[in-house]
Amino acid sequence: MTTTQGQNAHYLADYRPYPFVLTATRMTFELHPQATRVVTALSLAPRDPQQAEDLVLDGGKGVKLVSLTIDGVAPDPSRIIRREETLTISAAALPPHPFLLETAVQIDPSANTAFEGLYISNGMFCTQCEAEGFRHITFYPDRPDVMATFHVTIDSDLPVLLSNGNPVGQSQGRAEWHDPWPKPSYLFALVAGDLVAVSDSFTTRSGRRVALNVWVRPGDQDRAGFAMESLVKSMSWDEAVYGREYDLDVFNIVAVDDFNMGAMENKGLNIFNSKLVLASPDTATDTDYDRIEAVIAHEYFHNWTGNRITCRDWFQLCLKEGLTVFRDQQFTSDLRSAAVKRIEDVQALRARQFREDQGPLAHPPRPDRYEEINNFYTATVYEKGAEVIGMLKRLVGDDGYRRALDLYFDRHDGDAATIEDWLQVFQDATGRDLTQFKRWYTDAGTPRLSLAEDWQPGDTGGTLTLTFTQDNPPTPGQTQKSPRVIPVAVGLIGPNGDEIVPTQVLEMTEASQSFSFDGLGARPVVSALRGFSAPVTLSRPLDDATRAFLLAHDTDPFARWEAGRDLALSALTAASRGQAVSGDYVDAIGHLIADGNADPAFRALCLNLPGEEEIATRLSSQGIVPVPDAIHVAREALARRIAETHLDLLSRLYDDMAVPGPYRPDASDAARRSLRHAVLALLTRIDGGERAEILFGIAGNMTERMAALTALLRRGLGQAELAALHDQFAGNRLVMDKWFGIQPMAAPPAQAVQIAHALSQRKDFDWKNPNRFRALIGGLSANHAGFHAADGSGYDFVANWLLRMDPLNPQIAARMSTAFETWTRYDAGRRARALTALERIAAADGLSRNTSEMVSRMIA
Ligand code: 0A1
Ligand code: ZN
Repeated sequence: MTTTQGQNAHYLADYRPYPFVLTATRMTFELHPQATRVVTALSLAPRDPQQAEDLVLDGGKGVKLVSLTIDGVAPDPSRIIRREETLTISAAALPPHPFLLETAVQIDPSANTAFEGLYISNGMFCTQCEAEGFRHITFYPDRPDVMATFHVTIDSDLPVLLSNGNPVGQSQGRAEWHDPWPKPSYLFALVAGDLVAVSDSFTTRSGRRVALNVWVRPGDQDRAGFAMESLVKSMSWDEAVYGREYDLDVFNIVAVDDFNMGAMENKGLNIFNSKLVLASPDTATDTDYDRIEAVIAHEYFHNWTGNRITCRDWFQLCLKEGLTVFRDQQFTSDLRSAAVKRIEDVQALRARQFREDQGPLAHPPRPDRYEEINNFYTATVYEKGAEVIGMLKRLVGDDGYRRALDLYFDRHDGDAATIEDWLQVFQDATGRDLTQFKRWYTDAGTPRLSLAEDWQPGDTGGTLTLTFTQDNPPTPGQTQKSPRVIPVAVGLIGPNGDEIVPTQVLEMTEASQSFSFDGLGARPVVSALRGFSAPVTLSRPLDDATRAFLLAHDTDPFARWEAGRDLALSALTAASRGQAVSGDYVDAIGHLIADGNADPAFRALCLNLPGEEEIATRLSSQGIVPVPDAIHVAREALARRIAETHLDLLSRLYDDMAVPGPYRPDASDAARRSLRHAVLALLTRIDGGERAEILFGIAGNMTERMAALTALLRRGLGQAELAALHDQFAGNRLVMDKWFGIQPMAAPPAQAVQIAHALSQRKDFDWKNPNRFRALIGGLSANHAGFHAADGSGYDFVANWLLRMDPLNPQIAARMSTAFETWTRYDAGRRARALTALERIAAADGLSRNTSEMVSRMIA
């Protein structure tokens, strides 16, 4: 086995400012699919004129140097050293004063299959520069702390030519753009193609009129309206809630079909994966609409948290990402249901981030070492980064948070900042010492919190003492950990269901700490970790009857949902181990279904059983080896039992939740659909599939179609519906992605690999497109018992495809390799097969740095 771990490591401790100051960048692009010429002029000056240093520019293999001059003169060629990823001009060739460095290079966008730098998607030129894509366009100090104004000229016959900033010139075959806000290269963007815009405008609170455009391919205009509405809402919200105003004359969004990630916040020119822009009722689901609204907001919010204030280096990635995720979560809570949003965010955090934290890929929100930065766009940096900010806000209060943020924008506008800068504004604005709190940024792993209760009755009322103990398990490279600050929100509920002590935030700072409540009339039930006040796992000895009580009475929606979740998980983990299951959960669910006053979206969240992966995670956190097939069988059995026990109630609810009238993607209609479809999933397990077939047949939108199809596929039915969907939407890439994804994902586990394999043989499996690849390979990986098939066929199938993708698009291969990140928790047979697959990947000739780093961390 060969691994390259260590060879390319970058360390936070090695940070040093760039030895040159760059003020202005001027570029001219002569676009040609195979031979684009890029002329770049950099206004540079030595940072310390007394200290002569070599000028090292980043530049990938595909960048061919045509010419180079310093103040108009070509230096002696021996002073220019080209290495594999850099171009160095030796100090001896550089003046001790400001100078102009001009380069001309040639690149081949048509050969760019990694979609990093300048590439072609569907005949359209576009760029992706975060994190280190700009170095595939030209030679440049491609690091976030080097910031310059940009003036960009694009020469091309294509009708629409876009770059960052404001348009300053447009003539036949040429466009000029000027971005007055100094920015790092990762925020550069260029788009050229045959595009049409859906346009609107926004007047900022200071009266600046901003032209807004969502650019799509001709024919897609009628699916861009929702993205535009979301943009306008985001702009108003950021003014109202954070006092942040937009700062250019135009804001452009472009949808592209080949994109490695979701979207990108390039200054004034956001580029989006088309699945996060295009939506119409017959092609997009409620979930798609929600994601579009959230991601449009996320990218827009980056204009302040990311662009105006950027990161000093990539170790600080969570400075912009954690904060921007936190802001987009707040936006969605304000626009839709805060309770539902919180529960969904916690579900996603546990599914992705806790999973990451439990395994070999665990890292802190601010890592101090990486080999390939693209491997660190993770749930830990994004979602845990946001949770950490939520805790800060809880600790300093809403006013303190607002003061700190105002100070942050004031003090750091125009800076490339660090986590230390961020914490300092909180300290300065609130007077709070955050030394211990900082561990949330530097330590990996999910703290385990346990709660013990002691009740002492007394003449003047009883005393309840809560003792919390925290345990911070070791993670790769971090064996010893000190206690963290953990805000634990608790409330007390009396035996009759009334809240007797409203939510209080207990601040834990020690390894073990007690908090007492006295003068209590009777022993209350503790509602703990309300609102999921800290990203920890909480264990407490609670019987099912008390959980059912909390599910019925807790006033905190998260804690209420959590009680139901725990009840479900305790039933499921018992059943998967062949133990008898109590009826508590099934009964409690019955009460909830009957509760017409509860929000339908909340009821849907309670009715959706925990996924198989979540059950496996719960078992493994209890030190039990999960058996995927047993988990699948247990979950199916519980779903059937609920359906059989509550057949009448569920049937009525299914009918009641039908949404009349034309489709609208708003929260209240979507909530009714989500409840109706959760019910359908249960009922389809015991009917012959008739309801789902009928729904599919009469469905007026994609949300209903997909819900019906998923329910049918789970039962091994739905072939006619699959064919119908294909016939109707063969020409629509985004719908076809769903078609490819849903089949391996919802298949009965025993058939999943075979189905994925058959799909992968189809001509329309356009695997070089990241969305299509993710749909199929990610679809199988999401089928827990299918991917973890005991014979290792799931592992082999995914490994083969990763090996095929890696030479073309290393980012996608590396990202999808996380399917294996939990491999160590399974039985010896599965472990051996997973390891064989991983070792086969590690041994591949020419394996990318991306995949190599991921695989070697997983098998370390
Ligand atoms: N900054 C973007 C995400 C993004 C990250 C990396 C990319 O290429 C490697 C592309 C996009 C965001 O947070 O939305
Ligand atoms: Zn982001």
